[in-house]
Formats: sequence, C-alpha cells, structure tokens
Amino acid sequence: MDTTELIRAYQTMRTIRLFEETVVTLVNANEIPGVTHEYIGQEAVATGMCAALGPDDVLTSTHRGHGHIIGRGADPGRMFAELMARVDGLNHGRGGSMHAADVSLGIYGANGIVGAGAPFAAGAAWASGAPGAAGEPTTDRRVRRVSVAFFGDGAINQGVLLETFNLAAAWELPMVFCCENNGYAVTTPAAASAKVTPSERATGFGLAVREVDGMDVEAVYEAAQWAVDHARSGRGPVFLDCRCYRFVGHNTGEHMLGLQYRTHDEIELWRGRDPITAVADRLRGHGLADADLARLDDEVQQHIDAAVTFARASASPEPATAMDYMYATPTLTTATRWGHR
Ligand SMILES: Cc1ncc(C[n+]2csc(CCOP(=O)(O)OP(=O)(O)O)c2C)c(N)n1
Ligand SMILES: [Mg+2]
Repeated sequence: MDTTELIRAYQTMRTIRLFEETVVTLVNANEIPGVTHEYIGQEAVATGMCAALGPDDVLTSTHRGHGHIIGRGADPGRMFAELMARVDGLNHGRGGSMHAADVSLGIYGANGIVGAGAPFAAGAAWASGAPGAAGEPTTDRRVRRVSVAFFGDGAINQGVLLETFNLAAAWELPMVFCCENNGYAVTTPAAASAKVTPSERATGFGLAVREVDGMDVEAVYEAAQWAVDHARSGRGPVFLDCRCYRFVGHNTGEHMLGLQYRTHDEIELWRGRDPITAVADRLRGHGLADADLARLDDEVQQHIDAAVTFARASASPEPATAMDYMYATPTLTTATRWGHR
C-alpha cells in the first residue's frame, strides 16, 4: 500500500474500532436493544478486503457484520440509528445489528443465520453474467461484478456453505469466500469440530485457496486484490483463509457469564498483534509523526460523536408502521407465478 492507501486503511480500521467500542457503551446503557457481536481485533480483514473491491462489487456479511458494513463505506450515523431501531437507520430500524444492509453500496446484508450469507453472494455472482454461470462461449471472461461472502471458521460446518463452495466451483462463479478464521465458534475451538483446516476443505471443492495473515491489513489487501482479479477475470472462485482473532467476547453479554474457554495468555498474545497499532507503526515508517496520527484519531472521534448524535436525534418508528418495509411488492412475474392477483 502506498502512504495514501495506508492512511485510508488506518482511518477505516480506527472508525470500525471506535464504532464497536461505542456500540458496547450503548448496549450497556440500554440505548441499543439486545446484544451485538463486536468486530474488535478483526478490523484488518474487512478493511483490506473492501479496499480491493470496485464500486459494482457486492458482499454478504455475518452476525459479526459491523466491520464489513463500515469497511464498505456505509454511514456510521445511519448504522448507529439502525442498531438503535430508529427511523433513520440504514433499514429504518427493521434490520438491527444482524440484518443491516445497504444495497446502494452492494452490501446485501448482515445475517444472523450462520453461513446463510454465502448463497446470497453466489446468487449475485451467478446473476453477474459470468460466462461459466450462463454457459455462453466467449473469449472475454471478465465480469463487471464480483461477490464476496464473509463468514467465520465455524460457518464452514454449515451444509449450506459447503453446498455453495461446490456450486461456485462447478459454475466458476466470480466469487471470493473470505473466511475470518478467528479460531472459535462461540466457545468451541475450531479443532474440536473439524479434522482438517478450512483451506484443506476449500481445496477439496476445487476453490483456489490462499492463507492470509488476517492481522496485517497490507497482507489482506494484497491477497484480496489477487482474489478479486482471479474471480473477475473468469478463473473461478477463491477462498481466503484469514487468520485473525477477536479481542473481546463472542458478544456484548459474554463477560457476564465468566466463561474460561480462552486463556489470558492467548488473548494477550494476539492483542500484542493489534492490527491498528501495526498500521500506526508502519505509518511512522512512511514519515508520519505522532501528532499526525493523533489528528487522524481526533477526526475519527469527531465522526463517531456526530454519528451518535445523529442516531439519538432520530425518532423511533410508530408502532402502526411495524410491517412497513418488511415485504417486497410482488412484480407481475412473481405475482403470476405464485398465484397472486
Ligand atoms: C445456523 C445457525 N446455527 C447456530 C447459530 C448460533 N451461533 C451464532 S454465532 C455462532 C458461531 C459462529 O462462529 P464463526 O462462524 O466462527 O463466527 P465468529 O462468531 O467466530 O465470528 C453460532 C453457533 C446461528 N446463529 N445460526
Ligand atoms: Mg470463528
């Protein structure tokens, strides 16, 4: 990454981190209902992956989706409002943390069902007109749109994801499977639920595979550029195994349970590899002074403060409107097919 790209990556990662820390405060203050799944520690993955995408590309996200959505450029104010169930939320407060979407940015939704985002991404890839999908003979196999499916290591044990690997490979879909391999599914270590690694499984389905240091935004960006180009040029889907770690509990409420599934030493070891600190060190190597970094941090703080103010000022939806935005209006074709008049 050149200095400009690295500064942009730093700003994105700081924004995701501060957004998430603020979410924790708002959940604890009951300003956000329920609990959410924080992305703290994994910022380099969403940031590096999204930096490699073009404007027409699309992504699907997970229960731990705030980082993907902000990394792709969604407005933090509308995202806070969504989490606070306000009318100015990205989805008018109907989606919340686990079903936030912004189709205008190609964000086809976070998803509370583990593994369920990948087939949406495959559908978008199929609809992109990829020659392998349409079966049309052509010499120009480049496609306009690449789909990225984010998911965790635990999701690989869901049948739907394995089925999606299979069809994506068979149809040579322009897709990137971005596995955020943080080593745990809630409290279960990956080794307790699979004999082989995610990469070994993906290889068996015929996906092109690369293992990536998911704590290093430049490494993710470089791998993501390769993966997106591979998919866009019609050479088929790619699986990126991004090794990373969540610094906090599975969700905002976990600390109340006193669980002991990760050792203090393990957490501290990974915290020592904080992806944001690493980028700050590299920016110093690019000639930035501590004062420059402090100014960037201040800008992020002001951006997030303004976003919270915006969300707090937004109204709650009227109860009578509860069903608004919940169903698509049937088109003539679907209405006829399903017998509607
Ligand atoms: C189909 C399904 N099964 C179980 C759950 C409950 N659940 C929520 S998150 C999670 C763990 C997912 O682990 P992973 O895919 O590694 O993502 P991570 O939480 O580590 O980011 C589980 C089992 C769910 N939401 N959906
Ligand atoms: Mg996991």
